[in-house]
Amino acid sequence: MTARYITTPIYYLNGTPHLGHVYTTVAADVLARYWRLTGADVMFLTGTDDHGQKVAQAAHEAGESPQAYTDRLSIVWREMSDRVNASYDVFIRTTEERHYKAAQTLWEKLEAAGFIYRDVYAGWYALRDEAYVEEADIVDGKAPSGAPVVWVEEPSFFFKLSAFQKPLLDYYEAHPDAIGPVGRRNEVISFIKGGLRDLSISRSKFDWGVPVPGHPGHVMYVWIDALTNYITALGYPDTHTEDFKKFWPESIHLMGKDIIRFHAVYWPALLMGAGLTPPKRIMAHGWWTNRNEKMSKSVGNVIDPFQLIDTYGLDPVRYFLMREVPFGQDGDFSEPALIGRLNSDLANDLGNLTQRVLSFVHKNAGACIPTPGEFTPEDRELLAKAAHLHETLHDDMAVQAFHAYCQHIWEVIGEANRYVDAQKPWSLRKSEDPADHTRMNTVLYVLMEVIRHAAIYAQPVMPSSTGTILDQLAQADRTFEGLKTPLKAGVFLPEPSPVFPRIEVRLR
Ligand code: ME8
Repeated sequence: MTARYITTPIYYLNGTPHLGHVYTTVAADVLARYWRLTGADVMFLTGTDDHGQKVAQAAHEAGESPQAYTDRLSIVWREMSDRVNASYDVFIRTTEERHYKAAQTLWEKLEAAGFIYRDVYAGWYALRDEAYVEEADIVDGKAPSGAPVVWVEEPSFFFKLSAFQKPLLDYYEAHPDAIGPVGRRNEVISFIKGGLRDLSISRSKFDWGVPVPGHPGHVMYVWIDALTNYITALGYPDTHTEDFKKFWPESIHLMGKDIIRFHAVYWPALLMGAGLTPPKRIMAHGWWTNRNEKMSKSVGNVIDPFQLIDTYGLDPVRYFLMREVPFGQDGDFSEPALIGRLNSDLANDLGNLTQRVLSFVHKNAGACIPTPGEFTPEDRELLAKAAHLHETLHDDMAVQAFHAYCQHIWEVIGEANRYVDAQKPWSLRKSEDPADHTRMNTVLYVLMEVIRHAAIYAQPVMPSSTGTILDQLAQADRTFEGLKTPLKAGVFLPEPSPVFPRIEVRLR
């Protein structure tokens, strides 16, 4: 059986969730739901990154101990996942006992293999990014991300990252799909080709982290501990658990492009050093910006996703996030764009089509799925387009092209809208000729078959609204497999009601 392990980054607890975080979580959820519908065995992991200096500082500012603060904030983040209807299987926290064990064992393996040595780190550190910054990369006294830097000088353990330049290049050469999109892959490869410096992997000036085994006074650099979460959740250090055997390395790590280097350089090197296989795919999406500036907790220019959800509904917001911006590219958030998209794609294209067809059937075709007559070439063409979605959508999901996934479904919905206008079932109804009535039934049947396909394929993106459409179509089997069996005629339908209301914008 196909296995898919889908992960979001674990989020820092230095603030509350904004639209950017919701974006990654929703994308991961869409992927998880899609693969489940194909019949694959799926594990979807998300959670929180409880450690590090940034989080300790946030706790301090809140006047709480790091433990109490992270206990409180972690719930807020978990609620975010629930509010966006993320179907996660595991919500992990890096303060869990099992995670300490995993991170410490990984460390011990690396140490035993000779990849860790003790020295002194003297250099720049960007607290906001929890990242070491090279002197050469500092622009106007700041990290390339714009984050302020501070000088850090402390005894530290180092990981021999430099030893992994060739193994990483060989790995990426042999696995061209391991990093997406292609532009990011090229960036990572040229970064590795530029030479890798050993990485400081412990901090000794504060203690909010996983203790370094056997070396009191040191805690792990937060990224080392954080990355390990992906295998903690599978049972590591036990590599013989059912989950580990099934899901490692069948992973798709989703994240924003800000943290691709940690995932595509450090993480595979750490795994290789510990004798484990690198993740199968690392997929980086772009940034949501607000007036062209990256939305960020630390910058404070964030869009509140919950306000949007309260105003427009969860599924419409999920759809907008997935459809509006090609996954991998940046997108500037604007409420008019959101409203435009919801009115055109949801209220007009899918909503109207469904409502028109179902209420017509309710009034004029005995409120049940009509029995079709002979199909015309136009009918066959439209039915074939719906049936062919299967392969197209599979290809889209294989590369996490969520925008294309939606676009392809909506192309067929557009065809169905053109078809209904051309076939005019309302005129056929008025005719005295019984052949026209049969034709009307055929047209309605074809339309309902297309709506069934669209709703079933759109489930990963809008689980609840598509559920309502499928209820109105009286469809119990909502699997992709079920689409291989043609829509059954003669089934009674409940009274329809509109699923996607039009958003009226009041002029101020
Ligand atoms: O980096 N647009 O956590 P984090 C799109 N703890 N996505 C955005 C975004 C934006 N403006 N802002 C944030 C960390 N994100 C580490 C991860 S993983 C082992 C450790 C999303 O709380 C995006 O997915 O800073 C980004 O990668 C993530 O939030 C960063 O979350």
